[in-house]
Amino acid sequence: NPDDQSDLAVKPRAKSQRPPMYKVLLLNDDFTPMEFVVHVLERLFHMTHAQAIEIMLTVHRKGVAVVGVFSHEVAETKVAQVMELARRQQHPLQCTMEKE
Ligand code: TYC
Repeated sequence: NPDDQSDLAVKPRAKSQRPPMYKVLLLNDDFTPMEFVVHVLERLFHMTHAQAIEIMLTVHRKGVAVVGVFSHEVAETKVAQVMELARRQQHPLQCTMEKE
């Protein structure tokens, strides 16, 4: 905008300070017990039992579901915690993150 002294006055929202957010995704597999997935969702994602069952069944039917949206640091921690719980119980459950 040639009339403006500052680009900030033109599009104040164009370069906001908001950090990118990351979706944490849970992936389906044929072996991880449903009750283990429900437990993980209750324990690490603070879902009620009913919510956890609903999301688990969505993953089971569709192959993947978003279980939460977090800052990069929190998303990384959640993924690591899910993977560690699954590893300890020798379940092949996979959890990943992707930029929103
Ligand atoms: N498909 C698994 C079964 O039938 C259950 C399951 C649900 C596994 C969600 C992983 O992220 C998952 N036991």
